[in-house]
Amino acid sequence: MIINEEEVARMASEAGFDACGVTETGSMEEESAYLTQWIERGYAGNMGYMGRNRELRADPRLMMPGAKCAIVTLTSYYPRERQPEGEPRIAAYAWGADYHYVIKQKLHAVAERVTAAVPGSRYVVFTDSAPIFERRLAERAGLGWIGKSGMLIHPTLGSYTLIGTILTTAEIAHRERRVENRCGSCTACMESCPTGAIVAPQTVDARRCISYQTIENREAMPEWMEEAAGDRLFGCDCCIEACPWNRRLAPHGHKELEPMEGLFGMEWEGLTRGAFDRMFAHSPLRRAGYKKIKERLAAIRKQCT
Ligand code: B12
Ligand code: SF4
Ligand code: SF4
Repeated sequence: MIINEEEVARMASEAGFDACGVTETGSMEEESAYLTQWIERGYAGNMGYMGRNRELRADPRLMMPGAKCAIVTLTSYYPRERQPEGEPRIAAYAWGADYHYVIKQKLHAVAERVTAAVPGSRYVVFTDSAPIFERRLAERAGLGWIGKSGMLIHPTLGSYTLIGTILTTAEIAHRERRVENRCGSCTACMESCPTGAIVAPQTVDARRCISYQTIENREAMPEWMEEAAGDRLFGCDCCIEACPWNRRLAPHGHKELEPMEGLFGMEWEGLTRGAFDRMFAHSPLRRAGYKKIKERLAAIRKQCT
């Protein structure tokens, strides 16, 4: 049995995805070679996991023996409001429930329907959780182009999107298509980056990236970055906000990704571990952890006094 990409797109839309594309699960040797260089230059900082499972990165089919197609989905998180001025700033993707959980549930819903349509087929789902080049896979699935910021940019959803992937052994009739790169001579993201982290088009030195420093890095932020990081508590949206392809977007419609109750206007001063655990149990902020959030709050307070 074979299904076609239109049927899969309908399933994805019914599950709540904003866009969906299909591509073959081919080799990613070129990306893998680029990653090797990226790590050798030290751009991965201390994200040791970026260097692991290289063979899987170079060929996603090894993660799912017999995989024929990747179904790639986009979920918009373009917000309808802005975070009130004067509050420790949180990247918009992290205002609501943890997207890993939200997106995975929807991916399973789509994958189950594909499996029902192609009996005997198997699947695995990922979002930010596997050693695959999600942005490159999304590009191959015709969902947009990789901007100079490194972000996948969809022509109408912009780059306020999160990527989810299903690898399946089901055969899906589809046409391989690409969206041409529409960055042109624009360099707004590179100029807007407060720390010069976009060291070349499509190349981010994570060590200089505020997102890495406020979420991933288990060590202290280098002193020279403190001022540039300003009031950013968790993540950074600067290069996304600067992008002309993110103007006049329609706000997302995912209630799970709406700002969690009490987040805006929250009393950060005196945040206890218990209160953090309760408030952020299902939030991306959990990834940074209580200690890092407290350290960042102290640094922001110091700057503002
Ligand atoms: C590690 C990681 C980070 C690191 C490193 C970022 C980076 N640019 O690599 C840090 C912590 C800094 C980070 C930050 C952010 N991240 Co992040 N991150 C990842 C993760 C887990 C792996 C990315 C990776 O492999 N990086 C290594 C580099 C080498 O690969 P890459 O950036 O994916 O792809 C590049 C290469 O393939 C390169 N390339 C390949 N071949 C060649 C050849 C040449 C010649 C050149 C020039 C380039 C090139 O071009 C691609 C585009 O940059 C992915 C999930 C995943 N599994 O893919 C999410 C992911 C990329 N992150 C995401 C998001 C949302 C963010 C933030 C916006 C969060 C925030 N608001 O704070 C920022 C954006 C920063 C930025 N401008 O990239 C989304 C991006 C969605 C989208 N629409 O693009 C992803 C896909 C997660 C998801 N499932 O949605 N992230
Ligand atoms: S997320 Fe912020 S620090 Fe990182 S590359 Fe974009 S603008 Fe620069
Ligand atoms: S800001 Fe300009 S250069 Fe950067 S990703 Fe957007 S369109 Fe491309």
